[in-house]
Amino acid sequence: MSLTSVGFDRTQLTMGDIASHSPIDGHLLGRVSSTTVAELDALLTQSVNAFHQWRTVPAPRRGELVRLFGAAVREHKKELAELITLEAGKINSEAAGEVQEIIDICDFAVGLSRQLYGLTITSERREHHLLERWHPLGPVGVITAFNFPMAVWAWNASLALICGDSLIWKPSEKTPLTALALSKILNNVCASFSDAPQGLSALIQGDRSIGEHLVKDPRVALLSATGSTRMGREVAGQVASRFGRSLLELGGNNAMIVSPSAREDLAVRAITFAVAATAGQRCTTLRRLYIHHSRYDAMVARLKKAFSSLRIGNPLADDTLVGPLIDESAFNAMQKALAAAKAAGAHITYGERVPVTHLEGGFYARPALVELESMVEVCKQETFAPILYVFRYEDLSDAIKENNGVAQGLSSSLMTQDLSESERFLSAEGSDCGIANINIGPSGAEIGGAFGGEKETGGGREAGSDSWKAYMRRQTQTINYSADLPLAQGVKFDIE
Ligand code: UN1
Repeated sequence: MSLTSVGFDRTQLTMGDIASHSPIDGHLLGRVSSTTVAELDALLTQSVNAFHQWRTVPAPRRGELVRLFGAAVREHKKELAELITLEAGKINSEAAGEVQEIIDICDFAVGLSRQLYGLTITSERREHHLLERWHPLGPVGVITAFNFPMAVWAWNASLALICGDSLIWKPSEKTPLTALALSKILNNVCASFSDAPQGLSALIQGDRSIGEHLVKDPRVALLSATGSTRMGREVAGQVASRFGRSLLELGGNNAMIVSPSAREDLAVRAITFAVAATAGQRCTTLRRLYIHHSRYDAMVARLKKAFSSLRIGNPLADDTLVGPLIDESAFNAMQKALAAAKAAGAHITYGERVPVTHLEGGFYARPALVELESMVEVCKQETFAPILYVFRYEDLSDAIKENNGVAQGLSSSLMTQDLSESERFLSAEGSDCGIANINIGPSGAEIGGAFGGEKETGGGREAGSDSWKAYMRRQTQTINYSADLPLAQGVKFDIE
């Protein structure tokens, strides 16, 4: 089964102002056209109409649509993964993992479609009862980044659909084709699903200007955005000014602490994966490492060895572990950050461009290990590239303070065999991040938990647990089945 069976054939995508280039070697993969403001306006009108119908379809039936979508994604797993590799540069196994996340979240959403539970609450009044019910919210705008060009939309889409909402997706202009292919799969499933209204799921393409129209439009009830903190700050302000809702998943600056009792093999593997996976372009990528001074020299030596042996090259080849950065500007940003660290006194190992035969148009880099005495300005920013800043620490409470000492608050981890250290890290005075792990790295979260972070990461939660509540509106209902009208708080108001 190929993607042409769902109406996606990138060899036919030869027209349009947005060019998609493969980060593997820079070759042109295809072209699509930017959505115009007038087209977006029409799509939003359709989306509102679709929402009005979809919200009346019973939730388990809505779940059936998501089940069929998940089944179609299963059928096309290999081709979708290959497209992710071509357009985002991920190695095969990570690309397949991303498609697996779509399948997993669909399964999760199907089950959830029978569990959109509200509460019953005891009333203070005789013969009254209180309920809390969850109703569909409205059209959901989803803005996604290039680094998870399918899964992050699917986290949003699967939950929004079972919650009774319609969808408008604005993918990164760096990954328009993955978005097109995945949307086609959903639209095909919708076309043969009698209860799915026209326009239930729409795709718009373009740069930030079309994104801004989406963000500002009051018809978009929830705007879910993944990207930089700078982008999120603008989105948050604009959505708040129209009293819309936003769900933000912004920058991370994730740390790991390696304590005296850490298992060395496990730590080296966890660190190397968390730095190098997706070529350092995950929001959960490990960026800062705090090693107990007693373990520092041995650990750093092992990490240098591990980084030097990483197979960097064509992500389509089975034995490659690190693919290319998304483009030249990502490579330049990496070099700029390394230069700033050097100027601040860092000792840098690796980080250079790696030439790959026949793939001269791609930007491949060996992950950099940057040793510093203490945090300098550049370590406080998220540079979307494989750079690991490494520090020594003496006392766990100092390391936790450092872990928390940046503006971002997505993910964190501690490698330890010491229960009291682990409990301290996970306690109220421990990590201040949305995700805190013990004996695994900060990246590679499962979909079952709520995903997201605090502070400048934006505070949103997507995927598992009760993240679905963001896609619905809560209604408190009070029902009086008595013949009287007692007032709450014992208020008396007797009229003649
Ligand atoms: C992202 O980088 O935007 O936890 C999402 C992880 C992946 C998702 C990352 N499951 O690393």
